[in-house]
Amino acid sequence: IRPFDWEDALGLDAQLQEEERLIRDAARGFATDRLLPRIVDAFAEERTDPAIFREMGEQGLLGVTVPAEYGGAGASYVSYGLVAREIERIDSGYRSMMSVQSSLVMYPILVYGSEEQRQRYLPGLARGELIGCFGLTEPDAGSDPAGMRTRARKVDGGFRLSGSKTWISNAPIADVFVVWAKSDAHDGAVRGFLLEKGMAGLSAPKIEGKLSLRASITGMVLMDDVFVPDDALLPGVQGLKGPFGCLNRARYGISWGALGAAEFCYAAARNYGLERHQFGRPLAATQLFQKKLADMASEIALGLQASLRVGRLLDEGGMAPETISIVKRNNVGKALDIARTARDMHGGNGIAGEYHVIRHMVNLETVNTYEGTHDMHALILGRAITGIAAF
Ligand code: TGC
Ligand code: FAD
Repeated sequence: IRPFDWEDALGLDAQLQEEERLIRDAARGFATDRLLPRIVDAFAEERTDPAIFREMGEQGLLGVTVPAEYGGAGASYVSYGLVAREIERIDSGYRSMMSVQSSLVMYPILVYGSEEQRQRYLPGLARGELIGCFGLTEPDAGSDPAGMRTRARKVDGGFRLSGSKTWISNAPIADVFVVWAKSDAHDGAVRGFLLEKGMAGLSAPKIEGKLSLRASITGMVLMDDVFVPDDALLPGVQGLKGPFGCLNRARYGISWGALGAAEFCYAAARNYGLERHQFGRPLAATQLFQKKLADMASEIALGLQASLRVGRLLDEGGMAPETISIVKRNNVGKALDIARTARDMHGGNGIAGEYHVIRHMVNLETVNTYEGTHDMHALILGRAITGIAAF
C-alpha cells in the first residue's frame, strides 16, 4: 500500500503521462532557478522584467498547447495546467504573464486567425520575442463585456478603432494587442483585431500603485481612431464567443495555477509549524494547527483532481464551459482561503516578504476577480443549473 504523501495525498503524479511529468519538472526547475530569486524584489519594487518572456520562451513554456509548426510545444492541456501550477507556485503575476501570452493571445491567433496572421505572430510570441496582451475589459464593462463601447468603423482598406480598455495585463510592454470591439461593418457584432505597438493613436499607459500582482504589469489600452488594415481582423470568429473561447483556456489554467500558490502556502505553513516552538512544543503539535493543515491538504488534493479531470476532457475535445467555472471558482476561492490561513499560521513573520505567504494572499485577491469574478462564476453555474440568468 502506498504510504500517505502529504504533498500528493491522492496520487496525482501517478496519473500523469511521462511527457507531462517531464514538462512539469522542467517548469519547476525554471521557476525555482529563475523566478524565485527575483520575486521578492520585483514585487516590492512593482517591477516587471520583460526578459522573463524570452526566458520562458527558451524553456518552451509559452504556447504549450500550440502546435510545434507555429513554435509551440504541441503538448496537452494537462501539461499546460502543470506549467501554470509550477509558475504560480512562485507568483500569480508570473503565471499571468504566461497565461495571457498563451491562452489569450496565441490561442485566438491560432484558432481564429488567418494562416498569414499565424505565421506573422505565433513564432515570435512562442519565443517571447513578442509580448502580447488581451483587451476585453473596459472602464464601464467588466463582468458584462457585452456592454463594451469600443467601436471599429469600416473605412477604405481597413478599420478605425476608438475606445478604451482597462486592467489589461502586459499592455504597457506589449508588441501585439488582441482587442475586442463592436464592428459597424458586422451589424455591431464583437470582432477581434490585432493591433501593433507604435500604431498612430494607440497608447498603453501603466496602472500604477497596485497592491496585488505587483510583478505583472497592468495598463490601459487607449485607442483614438487607430487605423488597422483589413488583414488585422481575426477572420474566424464573430460575437462574444470569440473572447469567451479564449477565457475558457485561461480560466482552466488558472484553476491549476491557484493551487500551485496554495501548495506553496500549505508547505510553508507545515514547515513553519514544525520548526517554530511556543509553549514548549512545535506549533505543529497543536490540534488547531493540524486541523488547518488537514483542511489545506484536502482542498488541494480535491482541487487538483478536478483540474486534472477538466484537462483530460479538454484534451479529449472539450466540455460545457460551465465545467470550467467550477474549477476556476472553487480552486481560486480555496487557494485564497489557504493563503489567508497560512499567513495567520506564520504569526508576525507572515506579513514579511521573505516568507512569501502574504504576497500569495494579496495576489490571489486579483485571481479571484479576473477572468470572471468568483460570484460571476456562481451566476454562470446558476444559469446552467436553473436555466435562469440572474446576472
Ligand atoms: P451570453 O449571452 O451568455 O453569451 C454570448 C455568446 O457567447 C457564448 N458563450 C461562450 N462561448 C464559449 N465559452 C464560454 N465560456 C461562453 N460563454 C458564453 C454564448 O453561447 C453566446 O454565443 P452566441 O453564438 O449565441 O452569440 O453572454 P452574456 O453577455 O450574457 O455573458 C454573461 C457572462 C457572465 C457569461 C459573461 O459576460 C462573463 O463571463 N463575464 C465575465 C467577464 C470576464 O471573465 N472577463 C475577463 C476579462 S479577461 C481577464 O480577466 C484576463 S486576466 C488574465 C491574467 O492576467 O491572467
Ligand atoms: P465589476 O464587474 O464592476 O464587479 C464588481 C463586483 O460586482 C464584483 O464583486 C462582481 O462579482 C459583482 N457583480 C458584477 N455584476 C454582478 C451581478 N450581475 N450580480 C451580482 N454581483 C455582480 N481584463 C482584460 O480584458 N484583460 C486582461 O488582461 C485583464 N487583466 C487583469 C489584471 C488585473 C490585475 C486585474 C485586477 C484585472 C484584469 N482584467 C483584465 C479585468 C478583469 O477581468 C475584471 O476586473 C473583472 O472581469 C471584473 O470586472 P470589474 O473589475 O469591472 O468589476
